[in-house]
Amino acid sequence: MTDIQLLPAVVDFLARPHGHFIDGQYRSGDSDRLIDVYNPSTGQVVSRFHDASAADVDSAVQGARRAFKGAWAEVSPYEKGVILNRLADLIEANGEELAQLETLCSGKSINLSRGLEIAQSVVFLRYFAGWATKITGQTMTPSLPSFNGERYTAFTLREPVGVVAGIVPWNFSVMIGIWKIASALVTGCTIVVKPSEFTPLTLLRIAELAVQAGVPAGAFNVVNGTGRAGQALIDHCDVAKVAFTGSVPTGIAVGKAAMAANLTRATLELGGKNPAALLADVDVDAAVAGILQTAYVHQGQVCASPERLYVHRSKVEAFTQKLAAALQQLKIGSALDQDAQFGPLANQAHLQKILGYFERARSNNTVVCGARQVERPGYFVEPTVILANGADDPLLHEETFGPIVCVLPFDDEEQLVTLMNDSPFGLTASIWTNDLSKAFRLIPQIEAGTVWVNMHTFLDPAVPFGGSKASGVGREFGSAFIDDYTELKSVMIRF
Ligand code: TXE
Repeated sequence: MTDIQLLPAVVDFLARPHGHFIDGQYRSGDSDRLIDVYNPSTGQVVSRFHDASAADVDSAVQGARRAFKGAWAEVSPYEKGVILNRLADLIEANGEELAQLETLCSGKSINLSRGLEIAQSVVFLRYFAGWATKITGQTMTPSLPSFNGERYTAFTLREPVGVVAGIVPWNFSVMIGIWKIASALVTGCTIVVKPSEFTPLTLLRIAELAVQAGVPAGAFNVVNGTGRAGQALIDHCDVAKVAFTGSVPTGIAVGKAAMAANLTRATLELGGKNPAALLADVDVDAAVAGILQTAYVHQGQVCASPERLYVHRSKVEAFTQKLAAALQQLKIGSALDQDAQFGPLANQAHLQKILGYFERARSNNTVVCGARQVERPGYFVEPTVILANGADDPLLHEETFGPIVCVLPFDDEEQLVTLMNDSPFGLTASIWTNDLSKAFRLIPQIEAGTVWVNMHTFLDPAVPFGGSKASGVGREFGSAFIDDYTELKSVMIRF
């Protein structure tokens, strides 16, 4: 098993001095704080970038503000759609370069970078592009009676909110970035994106492609840095909206900071502790294949992934044994190896966090398989199945964001609903059954932003996505995103 050969374009790009993309130009940045970028498959530094200074953040927001009032406002809705479609074409045409860059920084399997991260970014971008010509207000007849025979009519305008701060995590830096960039641009907003400090490079390259596609200077900017740069963005008086995806604690801090800054509106897509329920009639082989695909993809570093599994007591033994057998067959290897089926965790800090969970599991739980570090350079661990120690087991309540599934048996569906809802979070859930009438009875009782039946983590641009309870505020995709990126202006006319 060997790594693929890097494209010359990727090698050249890595060697560049990296910083930010502001006002249509690549800027190496003037701060003397350099941050290393690591390849999770080796633990080696592959590149570095200049942490954004307050001046860099201000310059990006000023550029975005000018474009919001000027160049982007002058582009017609039709042309906005054409430009976003052109960007999708360019991302597709440069897909291998972008996939390699993303894999190098994130540790995402090259197959997943190509087939999901880049390919789905293109699909989502084209979907959003279609909205450009379809964002409208409403007309209405005012309801109060007239006093002296005068008449009234009213309508609403959907106006872009202004400059958006898009704050993006490391797990799907391109796709989550594109969701925010496309939502902003298609509604007439402009955007400053701050990628995670672990995955700063791919969106910089996409910003260059955006210029080629016809996005005017300043409409789409990238500033790279740590949470400090994110905080400076949120605090900026010209930022009208924050669109954040990341962890729950950071999301709460971001929401509070946005409120305190300027009552700045914030949408928060946070993590969760997502349940999957395998009912008594479940097809065990199909469920094993489905859970294998969804709970362990990208080493479990997916906000929507199932981490707690409630399995009907009659199926626990068969399910856990078959799942463990399938996991032990997975080829663990470098993310740049096309034959590897399971790669590294994304960074050293995350590895340490997951090793902490393994230690707890080894002392308190039955480990069905895994819960060990893989002895090789980089940040590798084994895919893991653990039996919960009762409904209060912390492993059923804390988001690990890793390849760890915790299983608890259940006996009846009333108990199942209580167990599934026993969490402050509510991002996603799934029900695995051959009995659709049972599924339909359960769906309204489950507290989650998305409920899937016989699948999990299937995101479609036409279907709204977001968290209930402490998993977030707001929805992405469908038409739901429009509410969050536009302000509704009411107009009343007397005649
Ligand atoms: O996330 P953070 P991190 C979870 C996962 C992981 C943990 C930590 O459990 O182990 O979060 O990962 C920026 N103001 N998820 O540290 O801190 C930060 O620079 C403004 C779940 O990467 O949430 C990055 O760009 N911005 C998640 C982004 O916020 C701030 C995906 C996310 O960082 C900031 C990734 C601040 N004060 C990790 N502090 C999901 N739900 O998909 C940090 N940032």
